[in-house]
Amino acid sequence: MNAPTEPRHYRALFLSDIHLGTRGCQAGMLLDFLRLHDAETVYLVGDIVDGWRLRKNWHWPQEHNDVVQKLLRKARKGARVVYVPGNHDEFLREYVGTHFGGVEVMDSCLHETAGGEKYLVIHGDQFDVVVRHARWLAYFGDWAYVTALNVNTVVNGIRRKLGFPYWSLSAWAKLKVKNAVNFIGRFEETLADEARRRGVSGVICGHIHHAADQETNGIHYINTGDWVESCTAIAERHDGTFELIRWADMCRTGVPLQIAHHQAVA
Ligand SMILES: [Mn+2]
Repeated sequence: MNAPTEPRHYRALFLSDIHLGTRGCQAGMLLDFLRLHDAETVYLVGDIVDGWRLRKNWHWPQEHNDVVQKLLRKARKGARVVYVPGNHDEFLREYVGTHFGGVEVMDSCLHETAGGEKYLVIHGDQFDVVVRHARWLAYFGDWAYVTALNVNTVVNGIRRKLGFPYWSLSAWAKLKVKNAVNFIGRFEETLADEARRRGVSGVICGHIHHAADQETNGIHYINTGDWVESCTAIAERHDGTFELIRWADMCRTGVPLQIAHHQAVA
């Protein structure tokens, strides 16, 4: 499927793991996406701003500002914008229950579809045993991940010069590593269990940078993915059905937008 050239309107949009403030953030791709996608409700499902790393090396180019402006503008123009913080922007958890610039901050929330189905919207780190019980390991994993992303940037710089399309090292590595697959499977099951415990039909989360729209143990498990590698989002159409948008893939299949970006970034 090709990327659209006309703006699309949805009932709801779900985005997570944008990691503004880091080099890995694909802000340019996200800006194109936000230009072409609007919704009545926009859920920011955590790790939007990366507070862990903002403390050490600040990386905040104009494009990151533009993403924030674009989201606030959607709120100003009448969209309901809900921010559900994650572990990388947990500093916002202190502001749960408040509003800023028209954005509501909530710890987790329920989304009701056009068809009346209820979905738990939560980042998901609350159910990640590593983040909860071994913070040092989470920080180390974070460092390893960033290193992999940096290698990815270099590899793709070379591939681009040679005329090859974008290729994701860490996405590939994650899928190859058996432990990572087990980790993903466990995470999905835990989140599905939580949705069942709360008596809802599905869950919409992020955190593990692995987009999904599937049934897990009788629960509709949806993961929004991320904007550092795969550039994915979840949208609810006006008829209440969901769509997983793989923006990087859509741009790769013959749309000039992404080419323009990659040249600008290089
Ligand atoms: Mn997270």
